[in-house]
Amino acid sequence: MTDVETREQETYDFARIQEKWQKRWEEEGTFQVDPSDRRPRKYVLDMFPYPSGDLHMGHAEAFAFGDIVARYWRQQGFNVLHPIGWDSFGLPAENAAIKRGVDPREWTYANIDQQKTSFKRYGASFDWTRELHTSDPEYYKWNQWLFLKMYEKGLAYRKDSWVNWDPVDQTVLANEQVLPDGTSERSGAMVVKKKLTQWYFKITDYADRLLDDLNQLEGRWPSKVLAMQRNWIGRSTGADVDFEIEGRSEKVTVFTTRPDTLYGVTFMVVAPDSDLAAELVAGSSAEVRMRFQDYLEQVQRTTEIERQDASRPKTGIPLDRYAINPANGERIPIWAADYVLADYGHGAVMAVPAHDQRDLDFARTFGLPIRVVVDTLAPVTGAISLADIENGVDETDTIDPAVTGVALTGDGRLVNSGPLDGLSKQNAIRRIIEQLEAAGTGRAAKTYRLRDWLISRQRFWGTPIPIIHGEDGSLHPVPEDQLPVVLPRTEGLDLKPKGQSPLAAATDWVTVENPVDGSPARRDPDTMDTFVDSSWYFLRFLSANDDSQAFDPEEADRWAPVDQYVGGVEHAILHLLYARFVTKVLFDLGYINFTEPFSAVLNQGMVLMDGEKMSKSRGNLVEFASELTSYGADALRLTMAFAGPPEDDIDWADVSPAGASKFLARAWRLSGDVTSPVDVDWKTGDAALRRATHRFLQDAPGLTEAFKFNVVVARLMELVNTTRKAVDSGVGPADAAVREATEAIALVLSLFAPHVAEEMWERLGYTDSISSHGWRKANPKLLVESQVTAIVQVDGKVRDRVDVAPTISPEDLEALARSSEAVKRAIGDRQVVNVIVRAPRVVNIATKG
Ligand code: ANZ
Repeated sequence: MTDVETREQETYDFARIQEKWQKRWEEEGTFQVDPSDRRPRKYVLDMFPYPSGDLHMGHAEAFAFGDIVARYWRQQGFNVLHPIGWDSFGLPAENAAIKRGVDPREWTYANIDQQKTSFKRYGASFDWTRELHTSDPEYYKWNQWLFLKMYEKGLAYRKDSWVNWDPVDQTVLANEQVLPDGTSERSGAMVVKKKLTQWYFKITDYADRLLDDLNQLEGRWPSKVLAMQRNWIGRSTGADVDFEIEGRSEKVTVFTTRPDTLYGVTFMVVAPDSDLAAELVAGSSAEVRMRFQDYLEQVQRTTEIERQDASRPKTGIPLDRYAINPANGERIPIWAADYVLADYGHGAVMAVPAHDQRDLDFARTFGLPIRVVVDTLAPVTGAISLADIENGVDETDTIDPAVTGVALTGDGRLVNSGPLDGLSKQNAIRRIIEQLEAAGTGRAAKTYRLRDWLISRQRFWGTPIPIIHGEDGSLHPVPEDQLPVVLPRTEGLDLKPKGQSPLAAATDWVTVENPVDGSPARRDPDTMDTFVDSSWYFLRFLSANDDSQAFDPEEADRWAPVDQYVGGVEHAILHLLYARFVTKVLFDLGYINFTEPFSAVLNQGMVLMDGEKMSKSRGNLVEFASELTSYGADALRLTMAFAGPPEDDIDWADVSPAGASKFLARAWRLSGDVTSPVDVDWKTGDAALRRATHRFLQDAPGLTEAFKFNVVVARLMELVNTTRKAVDSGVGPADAAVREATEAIALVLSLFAPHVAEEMWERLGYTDSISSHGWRKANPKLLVESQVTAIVQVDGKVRDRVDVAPTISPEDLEALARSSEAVKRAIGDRQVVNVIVRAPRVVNIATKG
């Protein structure tokens, strides 16, 4: 370390500066939104934290980015809302409470306090007056209100069906909470299927809108998130086709994306775990019923993931029942097989083995007929399809799928299909749908991968479902004026998971009067999925202290939708999808006038250590609180911003908060060196430094809006160096350009290191907070390299003027001066005894002789 660096480190006292400004912001309510402020608004929101202990480095990163955006818009003259709250219901609190034998409230609110303290130490620019906790009755009352609104509209309903059951946490899970490997997102346990009556939200009614409206978000949401949402909703278009069943009055409907292949159907397959299979088998022989029962038990031990694995050998059993093909009257056998899923389409398929690989594998396993109905060798386009080529088929091969085992999925002309013969695939699809519709045996249809949202949870720490069950099984909404239904205290309650909600055992709580006739009744003992809480919280921030309504529609009109949402990509599907759904519901109910909650989304990457996820068990955990103590909030935030593009992961082993701190000390010291007054005339400033400053001012807004925070920080570092050089060289600390540069540095730095920026601003002679001070506009005239005129004197007399760049070095200027013909003439044959160069303006040559 050089002497200068030592001195800088000694005097830059980040802890003192941090404390001073945090206190001032709090006292002056600097980030509190003024409702009467008429300036244009911006709503900047970070995904609110779950209070599982103190904040961690991931929070430090995400909230640094959110704060950069909020501070940026504030400095651009917007009235910015940047609130904070806690997503404070949920299982971790409950599990911790069980382990320690305390009320989940204690654990939750102690953690909230701790996180809150850390946020304040981090200098986050929140409007604390709008703080909310979803576990407060003042908040969850409105979850119950929302539930009742949805119930009135038929969007909340109960049904009996196979659900995902987490055997460790002893609760059901939404499809979204089951990981691709079939384990629970929460407990890691292998999820099993259980038949239960549960509450659902009818998100499938909104499938088309949820899909189509994604187009509006193109370019403003990460494309990866858009793709994940599209995929999750998974719309398929095709037709529903009704098949008559021998000996049964009701028809069976199947969904198909390839109605053109109807003449190639050689059997039908139903999902063994569907109601349909049970009904069909009920009409079969005792032997078939027994074999079916065995098969069903085997299937129930199989995960959904395994069932969808195309490479798994096919299993199934014939049901000894027959269906009639509506197109050609053919009689086809019905099988049950687990590759058909009960809850997709109608839980039954028309099998076309020649053109569907799963059906072909099945047909070949069980010796069922295979009939080609699309001649992919008489193609419409004159070539075999790409899919065929990928499957290893070329025109010289035999392409009989019964021989090759490869289904023909490409385009071609229809054959063996009666009136469809000769048509292309697309035309055949159109024609057959027309024919089915005319005959009343089918229709155009769409199917979605998206399932209704299962919201019941058999756990304590959540929002009670505001429904009362009459003794006769009738359902009664809790009257709105009796909301909230408040959770009971936990004394005397056993919270341990046991397959039904612990609330069922809270006798006093659960026993109520039937609101209709006063007869004995029971509260619904289940609580809501906590994703309900977070599906609308961004609206609650707008009226966080209003106990007369969930949110004020006028405030929603003013502030929403959220202009910039910041959070982790782990919420790409669940939370964002549910919030989008609830927003559309509230729109339909007339409470809001927009249909998408988040106009723009930024996903931050993860903070890793040595290439791995940080965790206590790995022993590579970096504690946010201790980093904060060692380096201070400003250095940590700056480190996050400087590490790389915000979407990329940050490896904490590769970054240097100590380096960031050193840089901040250098910047801070500049502000102490400036000696010109606040009202100095910029125009008198050094041209080269001014140009550097204005180039920086020119680029900084665009870079910030494009989230290129790391580039902005790099440019800041450059400008600090340039300014330091100017101060220490001929330009000097009194030059107006030094003040101009230092002010620009402080203003932009306040996005990343707000405390030191405030301190610099004060040292520069200002009394207002830098946080709302506008950035200076770049002056286009100053951006181009200008020329200055240097005068060359010989023995006190001006002999020449030369135009030079303001950045010219003294050596170059002297050489240029000496090469001038006029100067050479003036010197003549005299001897040069002294040359004084003051680049870029003056060269004094003294001679004798
Ligand atoms: C006949 C057919 C012929 C089909 C053909 C495909 C190709 P996507 O695109 O994923 O929506 N199917 C329908 N319901 C099913 C269920 N419950 N479980 C498993 N498979 C099911 O898939 C739609 C296709 O998947 C449907 O079109 C049906 O098979 C099958 F050459 O019908 B197809």
